[in-house]
Amino acid sequence: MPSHSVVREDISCPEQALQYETLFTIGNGYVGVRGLREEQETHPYFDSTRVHGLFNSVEGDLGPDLAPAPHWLGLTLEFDGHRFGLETGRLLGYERAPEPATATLTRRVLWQSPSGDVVRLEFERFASSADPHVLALRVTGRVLHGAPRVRVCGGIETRVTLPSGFEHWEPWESGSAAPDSVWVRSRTNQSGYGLAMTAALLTDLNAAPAAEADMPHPVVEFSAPLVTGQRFTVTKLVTLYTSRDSADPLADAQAALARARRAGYNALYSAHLEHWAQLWADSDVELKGDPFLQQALRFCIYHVLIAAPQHDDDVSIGAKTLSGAGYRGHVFWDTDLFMVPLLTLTQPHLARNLLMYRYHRLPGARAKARDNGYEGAMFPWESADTGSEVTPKWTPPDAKGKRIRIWTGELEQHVTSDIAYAILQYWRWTGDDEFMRDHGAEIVLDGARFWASRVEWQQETGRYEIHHVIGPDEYHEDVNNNVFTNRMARWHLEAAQQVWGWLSAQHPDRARALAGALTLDAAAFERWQHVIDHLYIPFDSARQIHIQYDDFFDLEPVDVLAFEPRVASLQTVFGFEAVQHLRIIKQADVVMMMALLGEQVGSPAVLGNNWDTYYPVCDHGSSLSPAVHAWVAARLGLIDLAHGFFEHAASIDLRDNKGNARDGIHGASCGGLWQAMAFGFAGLHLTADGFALDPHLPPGWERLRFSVRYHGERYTMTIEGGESRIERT
Ligand code: IFM
Repeated sequence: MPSHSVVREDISCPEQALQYETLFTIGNGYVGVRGLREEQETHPYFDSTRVHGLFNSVEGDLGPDLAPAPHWLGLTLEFDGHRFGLETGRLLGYERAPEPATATLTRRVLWQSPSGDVVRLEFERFASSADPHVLALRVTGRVLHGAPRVRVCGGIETRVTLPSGFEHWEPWESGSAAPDSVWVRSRTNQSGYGLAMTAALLTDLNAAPAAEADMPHPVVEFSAPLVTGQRFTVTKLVTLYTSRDSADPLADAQAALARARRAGYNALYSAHLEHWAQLWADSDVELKGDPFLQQALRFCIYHVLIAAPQHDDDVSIGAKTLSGAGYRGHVFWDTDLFMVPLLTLTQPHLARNLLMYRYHRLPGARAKARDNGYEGAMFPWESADTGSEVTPKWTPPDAKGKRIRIWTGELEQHVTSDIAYAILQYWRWTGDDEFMRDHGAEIVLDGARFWASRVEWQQETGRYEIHHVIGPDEYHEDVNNNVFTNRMARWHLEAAQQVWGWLSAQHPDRARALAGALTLDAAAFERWQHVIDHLYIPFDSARQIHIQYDDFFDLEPVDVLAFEPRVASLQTVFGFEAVQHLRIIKQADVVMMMALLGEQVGSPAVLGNNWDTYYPVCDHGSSLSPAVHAWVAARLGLIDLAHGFFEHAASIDLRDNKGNARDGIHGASCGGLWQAMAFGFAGLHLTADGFALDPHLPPGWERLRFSVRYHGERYTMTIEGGESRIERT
């Protein structure tokens, strides 16, 4: 497998350290580990390791957060009493880069200690994809000059905190089952999730390890003499279980450690590599002609793959994946509409896990609907473990103590249709009727019940409207008739009709059961049809464009392009209040509707008019936006523009062009980049009897090749020299 690496650490810019930590995250769909350095002893908060599902709410905090797991990466190496580090001795050579092809982070260092000894150190770490409970780190050293004594110390740091500073754990217990290993365990202090971690320090040196299981940082240490030319390895094997996956996390972590020791680092790594070779066989994209975009695509696919739960259908991917503290690990529409499609088409079993997460949260969605006076299932804007709405109501106070009310939890309601869209897309591409029968249909139908109860009849106009919402453009709050929300609600009701038609014909027993449970009777179906026929879709027939929401064109116009170039969003430039009165869009809204519904939205002329109206006033204040613009521009044949937006999306984390990569990977942008490639430039689309391509590649893209799965079979698409072909592979 050729190297996929796109980014190498530049240690001359310490202010970028937190960005590199995000970019260098490793993971396996169970745990994500940020790229902290092994010898690092100080850190703003030591939140290297996140495990799916461990949400915890602390009194006084703004809502549940993903509790940080202990920091297991620490490893100090001392040569004749001089501690190895970037600030000590002399750095004669340094290279650190993640390798998406193998989901490994490596670092090569040539270091001279203050007393003149020279050592070459190669670090390698991975979170096993073959056994997600195993994490491994190996240092291979060679003494090039001198004969120092080496002292090695590594353990488990339990003093982990999040940027918010709240403590999420009961006091930790620790112990040691052998001289070369230690363990810790605790439970989250509100939700009660148990976690146990073990660590063993192994070496080929002739050394006697000793464990000191004292809290808060139990360690193993040993020392040994070295001679010039000597090679040595130090391996840290770590295992981790939680009460979400084990009745006795400590016993299981210890058993896993025993297994991992028996297997040894090389065998563990081989199994991990084998798994990744398989993942890439299905998900790789080859883009010849633009090395940066080629590697950015692989980088983005990698970050979605390391976050996607492999064996658990009761957790989902947060907006910042498992790579940072941003958005507290909460799950947004980012998952369903941006990340799931990449998985639906390349790793359908992983997409299914994420959709099942929504299924398991139907009770929460029903409670939200009920509490708001509606029927059916109204999914929360931000979701965690319980399925209830967890959007914080306020921002944290700024330097002057000012807080801003966040309304998305109440008003951003389109997420219910977004989930239904992801389900229909999954069903059509995979043909997974069993999923649709047993799970998907229930979500789609109960979501339709929500919309049928949510719309408001307007006697004067004889139509339904939807008032008091926030659309994807979050700069404008509490608006009426956001076109994305209304149109997707209508799409949802139509999809529910199709699903019901299929279910009652193919699986009448299940249809009967759902009809009873969800009160789906003739009156309900009649109401759905009435809403479909009378739901207002704001449209200006004189100008032949959709209207983003009532009053949108009364907003004060702004020449958005006049503010280029800039990094800050226009919300930052104008202020939170002011931007609400300006005709500036945060992110794709009408354009998002065009991406999802294509020609169903209107004629080519309408699509073109919409584009000309809305893209010039978009701020791309959300990372979700550029990839969607690339996708839609490519479909409209605006290839130069599409290419520019694609570059923008590809750079969001790699070049930190939103200035917040430190908080975690923008998972939606990663998934969006893949969709812009597949549905935009390659023009991949479903047809009545399968799928087809309609490519428009930018000049310079010599070849685009990627695979998708359709109804269980894998097909590889190659677009090259103006030709395209689809082969079953
Ligand atoms: O879901 C997004 C939203 O569309 C824009 N603000 C950030 C959220 C999380 O990424």
